[in-house]
Amino acid sequence: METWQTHQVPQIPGTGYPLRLWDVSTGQVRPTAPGKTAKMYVCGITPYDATHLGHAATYLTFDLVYRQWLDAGHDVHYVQNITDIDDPLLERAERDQDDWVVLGMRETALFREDMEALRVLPPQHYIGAVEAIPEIIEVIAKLVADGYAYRVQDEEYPDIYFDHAATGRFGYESNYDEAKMLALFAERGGDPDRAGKRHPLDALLWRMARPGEPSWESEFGAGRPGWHIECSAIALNRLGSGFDLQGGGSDLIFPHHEYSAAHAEALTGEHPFARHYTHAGMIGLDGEKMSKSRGNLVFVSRLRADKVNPNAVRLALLSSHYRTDRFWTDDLLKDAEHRLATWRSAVTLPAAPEAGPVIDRLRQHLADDLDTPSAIAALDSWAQDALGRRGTDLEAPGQVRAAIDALLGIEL
Ligand code: 5CA
Ligand code: ZN
Repeated sequence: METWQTHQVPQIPGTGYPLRLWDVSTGQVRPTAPGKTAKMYVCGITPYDATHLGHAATYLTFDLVYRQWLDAGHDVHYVQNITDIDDPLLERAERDQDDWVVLGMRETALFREDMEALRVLPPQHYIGAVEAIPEIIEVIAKLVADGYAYRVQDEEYPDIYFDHAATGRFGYESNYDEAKMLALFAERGGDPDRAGKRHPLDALLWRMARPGEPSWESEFGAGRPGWHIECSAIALNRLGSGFDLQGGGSDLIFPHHEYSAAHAEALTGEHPFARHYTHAGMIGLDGEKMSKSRGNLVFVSRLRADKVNPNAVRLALLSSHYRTDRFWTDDLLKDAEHRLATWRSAVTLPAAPEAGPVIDRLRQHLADDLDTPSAIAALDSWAQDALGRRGTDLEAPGQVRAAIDALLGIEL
């Protein structure tokens, strides 16, 4: 699929520090250790509704990862999917008497505009599930041939399921116990009670066509793919196994990333699928989780239409640490607008305190598991000094402005 427009990332003097990030599978902050090219896969949207601030916060998190790797001298190979065929999309299209293809295309187009406005660096490969169906069929066929997948005992709809125990490592990503897995599986798109499965935790790979549902021809019969195999296939075919980072919001820790990894590892016989599994916290509104079912979404496009500066939205979402669940409030946005104005005044002064030390602090904080609150505090303190006329360096304002752009993605 077409991706969105990129923008030039300014060059700043020196080199960033190796990035350390939280990894859920080992339960610690560990160094990422990319080769010349850092490889990242971040799960994309299911395009049945507009981009809300929760989505935005997640993509901004991984945008910061991208920027710190660039600053540390790496190229970045970034892949993202679009779940443009799945139950939620079909249900919404049915509810609104919409065409699921048109709905998906419309919301994907809006997402691209939102990402561009928020200055999120685009992936090099932006791949829809629908366009990836031939490659998804190929990997399912291999899982069946290798004995890791089976047909459910159901004469009418003999769907294909994945034996979750195929790799012998199931659970290593989330580290959840079986009771928690069963509960989350049921809550997030799984079907523990489906009759005819060998185990409640086995996950759908291929759903045989039901009347009125879209389907694609395959050697198993017409149908459509399950959710997790989509990301395994798209990531493996572009990044190979052992890529540097699998990312998404914390609601993807289980089941999605556990199964994507298990499918891929059963396919390749290699472990791990990703070297880091990193997740952004959930954004809520007024004390409640932001979700489509609660109807309390704040859309990026709504804020854009209200002429809110996207840099303020970015700064507001980055003002807390990416891993904390947090709430969006009007005050958060007001504070960010105020801070943006202060920073802008500081970087347009004729002279300011030297840039070197504050850029170094910025780099150190961001390399430390994307510690944006400390990075922002360091910039606040430099800006206060600058505005108190405590600096004489003529280059500093421009250099700090470039660093804020390169490392935080904020244009002043
Ligand atoms: N298409 C799948 C991934 S393959 C999917 O989860 N789509 S989504 O549209 O539901 O979510 C897109 C991304 O936004 C996911 O990484 C998800 O974890 C994240 N996300 C969804 N809601 C929130 C929220 N309230 N706060 C933070 N991130 C969120
Ligand atoms: Zn995914």
